[in-house]
Amino acid sequence: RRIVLATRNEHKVHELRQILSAVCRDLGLEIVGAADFPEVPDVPETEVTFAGNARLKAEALAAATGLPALADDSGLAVEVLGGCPGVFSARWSGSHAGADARRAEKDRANLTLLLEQVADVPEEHRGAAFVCAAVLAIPGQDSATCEGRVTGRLAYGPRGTNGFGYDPVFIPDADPARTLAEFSDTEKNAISHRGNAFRAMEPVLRERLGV
Ligand code: ITT
Repeated sequence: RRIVLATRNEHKVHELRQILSAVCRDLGLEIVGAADFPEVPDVPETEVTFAGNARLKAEALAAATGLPALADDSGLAVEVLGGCPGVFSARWSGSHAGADARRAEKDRANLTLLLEQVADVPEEHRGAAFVCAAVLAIPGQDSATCEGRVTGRLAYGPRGTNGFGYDPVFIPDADPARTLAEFSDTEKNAISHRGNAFRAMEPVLRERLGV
């Protein structure tokens, strides 16, 4: 049986394959990416919440493919910016990256702009949180939503080469010596917003897709 991830972000697909590996093995589910359905157009992310946008993405792909679909909408909420970039994280420095080829470039532009905006903010006011909404949509059923977060602070400059997006400037409270881009994949998934949201989704997957 297949379950489709409603994302064009290869980094999310990579992390979710690991986070969901046990539940997928137990339920006999094969994860496929939205890239396997090029005929299905992207939905515009018009909602103002992570959960709202994740729901748009999951329900559109479930309806188009007839398969159970999981979506992730996520971003970085910075205290001193009143929660921004938030749902605008992927398009903070301008239009959305879209295809993966331009994603790294776009991630760098977003991160550079954010660092400029908080350049003069002192240590004690650099609090931030990564937030993730996970939505499971199954054709003919009500969608299920789970959220996860990880709290931390913004660094003054980028450090590390793992992960993606704002990872090089996010120092999680769990380990103030490193940015998330200095964590291994396994270490990041163990504490991340995405790990927390999709681990909360596990019992729902077992209940709804168990045989
Ligand atoms: P899809 O909509 O196709 O899933 P996307 O990357 O556009 O891909 P979002 O709209 O949810 O996804 O935007 C998420 C952005 O938030 C992402 O591009 C990063 O800039 C940031 N972000 C989310 N999770 C992150 C993480 O684990 N590490 C670093 N940055 C992250």
